[in-house]
Amino acid sequence: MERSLIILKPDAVQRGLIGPIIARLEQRGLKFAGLKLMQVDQALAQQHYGIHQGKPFFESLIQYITSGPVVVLVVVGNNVIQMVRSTVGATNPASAAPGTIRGDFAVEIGRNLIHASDSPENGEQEVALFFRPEELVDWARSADSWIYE
Ligand code: D4T
Repeated sequence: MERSLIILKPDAVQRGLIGPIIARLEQRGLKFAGLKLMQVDQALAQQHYGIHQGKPFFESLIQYITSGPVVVLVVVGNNVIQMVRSTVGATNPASAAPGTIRGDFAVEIGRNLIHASDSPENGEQEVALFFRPEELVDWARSADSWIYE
């Protein structure tokens, strides 16, 4: 069982795309274990994007992710890391395939709407960074037998 942290970035919230983006994930059959609106502060932003420290786009990335509220979600299930990444599309929306979230709703890498964990290890770390354990819900979904064989 994998867990993916998804962030609907400030542009997604400001543009009124929370519903349409979550709908894509929900309609695919993905299961949520956590969901909240929050403001990312400097410290959290620098921790989350620490791997990009020193890169030319780092400062603008921090400014972007802290510029307004975000919606964070946890998706749980088998192979969800890869499934969510393929639903989200390429990092640069200019080359993201039509039908993906970035390919349908975004045009520039600096406003690419959504983050999704890129490995099971990072998924676990990022979920722990953004959610307290008691904020996550372990629940049985009645539709599961219609989604998984
Ligand atoms: P995030 O982490 O936002 O989901 O994006 P990705 O996982 O798809 O891509 P990433 O970690 O390589 O990049 C993080 C973040 O930095 C922005 N970025 C990236 C940018 O503004 N300019 C760049 O040249 C790169 C490589 C976009 C996503």
